Amino acid sequence: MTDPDRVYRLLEGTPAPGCVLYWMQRDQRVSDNWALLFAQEKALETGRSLRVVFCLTPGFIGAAMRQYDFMLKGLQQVESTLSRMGILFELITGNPGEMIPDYIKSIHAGILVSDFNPLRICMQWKKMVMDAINISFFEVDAHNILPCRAISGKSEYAAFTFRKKVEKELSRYLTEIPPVIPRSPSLAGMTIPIDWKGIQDDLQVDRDIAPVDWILPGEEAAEAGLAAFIENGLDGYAANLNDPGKRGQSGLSPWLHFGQLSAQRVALEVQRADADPASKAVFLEELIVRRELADNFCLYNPAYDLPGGFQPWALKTLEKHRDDPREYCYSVEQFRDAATHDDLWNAAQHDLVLHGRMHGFMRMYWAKKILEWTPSAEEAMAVALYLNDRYQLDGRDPSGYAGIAWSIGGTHDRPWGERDVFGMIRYMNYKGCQRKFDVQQYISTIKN
Ligand code: FO1
Repeated sequence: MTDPDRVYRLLEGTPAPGCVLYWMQRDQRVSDNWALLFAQEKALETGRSLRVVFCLTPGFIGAAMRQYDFMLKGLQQVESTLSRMGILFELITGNPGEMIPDYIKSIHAGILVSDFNPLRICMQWKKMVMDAINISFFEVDAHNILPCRAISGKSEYAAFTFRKKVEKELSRYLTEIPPVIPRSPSLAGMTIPIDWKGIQDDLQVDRDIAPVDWILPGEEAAEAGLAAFIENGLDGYAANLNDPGKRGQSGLSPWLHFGQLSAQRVALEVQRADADPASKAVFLEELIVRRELADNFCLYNPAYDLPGGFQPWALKTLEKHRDDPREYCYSVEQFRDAATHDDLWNAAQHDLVLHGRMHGFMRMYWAKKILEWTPSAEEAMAVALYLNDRYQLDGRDPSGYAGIAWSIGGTHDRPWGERDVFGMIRYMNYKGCQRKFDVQQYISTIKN
């Protein structure tokens, strides 16, 4: 059974006959998906059929063909898996806030279920749907191991305050996840034909930012990627975490971002793995505390992508140093083209543009240098978010917003020694990187 703490009733609604509709949005997978499982529970409980719909928005926070290609290929696998189970999947196109209410009317749905997403645009879509329907509407947190709305009712100051709640509640939520029950075989193979090629051809998105080749989209590839990481990467994770030249990261974030892989599944498998305990602990801290703190940040900070979301101490210190002279100042085009004086920063930017990825440690250095080399924190946030959301395969994600707010605005961090431009925002520099890892070796790994 789905833990009631995962379920948030958005709309009481009036009882109505008709199917249970799962509006798949963030968690684009069949297995380990609590929103799908809850929708199926509702369908079985009330003797209704179950259907799934995804609403494709022509533009999503600057996403390009790189990201849409990855997402659509993953959705194609969702559709074929569901149809083998006799569960109908349909893809509609447009603004979900308008399309979902129309779709509900057209199929006479009786109950609506969706998954949890703290991003502003997704919350706006849900508000539009709530204002336009009168059936029951449930939101289920299938993205976080600890349901974001239930685990904390406020914006957590930092990881150490959030970690206390995680440690207390984890055993309640980090449980095995039941499978989806296939419908009667007679219904298997039912499909509403979807013209996937036509959909991709019609997309009005930037095609110059091409799909990547270092990671395959979809649930199957994600499961294989998790197994490979546990087999080959988990043992050395703690040792390699802050060495970008070692490629020691899990590489799971694009699958997690598109919901093609469940973080709960990752945590269960890592917990069971026979690997270095310190590495398992470090990895689970990143996966659970850091990642879920980002959802908490976006849920409770409407200005999560603006300096307005920074803590008061950070706003004060950045204001005090607003007019400090900048030794270097670059335009967004110079940043985009990796045309700064810093070969380390340029290498990270090349990785971002060419491959849609960047090592976790370099993401911090990369964003902090943008603060140092732009006229203001506002401009730095705008440049960092623009480049991150346009080129990262896992961009447009709460983790990205919290990570950039941490780097530029000290969110979830503390004040450090005061200095030019940064004020008391934690400083990182080239020499500090050289002390931590072989900078030239990292630069050499970023091939064109
Ligand atoms: N969510 C949708 O419901 N419909 C879309 O068409 C859509 C496109 C999209 C493109 C790139 C991307 O990174 C995310 C996209 N999302 C879309 C949202 C995504 O599923 C996540 O909900 C958010 O990025 C939050 O993690």
